[in-house]
Amino acid sequence: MSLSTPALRSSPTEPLNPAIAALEAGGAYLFPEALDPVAAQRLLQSIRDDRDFDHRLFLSEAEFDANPLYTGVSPRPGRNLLDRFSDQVGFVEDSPAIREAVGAVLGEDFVILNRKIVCGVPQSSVPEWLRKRILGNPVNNLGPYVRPEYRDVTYFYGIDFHQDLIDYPDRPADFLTLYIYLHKVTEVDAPLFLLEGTHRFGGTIFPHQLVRREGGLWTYGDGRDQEMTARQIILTGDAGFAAMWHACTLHGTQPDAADHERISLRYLLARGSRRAGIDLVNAQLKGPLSLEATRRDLANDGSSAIRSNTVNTA
Ligand SMILES: O=C(O)CCC(=O)C(=O)O
Repeated sequence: MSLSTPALRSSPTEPLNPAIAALEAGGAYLFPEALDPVAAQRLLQSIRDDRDFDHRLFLSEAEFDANPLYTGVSPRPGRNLLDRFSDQVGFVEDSPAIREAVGAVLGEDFVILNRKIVCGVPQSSVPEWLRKRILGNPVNNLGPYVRPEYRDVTYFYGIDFHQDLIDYPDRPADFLTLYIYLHKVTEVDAPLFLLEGTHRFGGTIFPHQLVRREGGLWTYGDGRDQEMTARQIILTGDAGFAAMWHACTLHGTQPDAADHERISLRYLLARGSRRAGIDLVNAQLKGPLSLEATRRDLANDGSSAIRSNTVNTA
């Protein structure tokens, strides 16, 4: 396969690669064509064949309380279900559209920092004791409550607006998130909500200063002296839908309101060794490229110290 050369602008009159232009203007690029839906469906079937995405995923309340553990519960090397299906991810990793766009933004020697399966768990699968305990929390990553053998997938019951920089204190925003739906995702399947253009303030601390306005608009403050109005975009799409966003773009999900799980792939892709589109995008930011501390919602043991959630009011 021949890969196109990253279309960095050599003079101000030369058009930008569309992925770079979209990231620069709005902080996200939605791929115009879905990835191979048949391959997406095949991978989805392999994942579903592996386990039941229902209440059996979870510890009992007594089991959880015997040893509450809030950290070290996410997929990691050696415990990552997607790695078991690495022969089925070619429709993403070898897709010419993905390689061209990501190559333009991050350089052709871009690095996969992380790849995993993400599940939006439907309300009917979350045990009642757990729903009561997590109600109103901003980050409902259910890893702490999931049986250890199933912690090779990330399970969400919604997550408030955040930047993916949140997991990388001290690292510059030199990476993107690539997110792929493996089946049709409608408004009730916990679609991603993105706040357009919010990458422009660079890194800001979670939870973010957001006020909901009429008509899908939000006022976003950077906690320094800037404010912007940002439009909410809801990413619904068919199997194979793909989008990527900047590490400072605010996004989140509401709890899955459907009666079945939402299963997606999430990649973190980092800049390669040479100057690339991300450097043009980052040169336009009006805020820091990295933060020493990215969040102030956690207690010392990693549990949530606050109860507030803005994306659920969207
Ligand atoms: O899949 C979800 O529900 C949330 C995913 C997300 O926001 C993330 O992984 O950063």
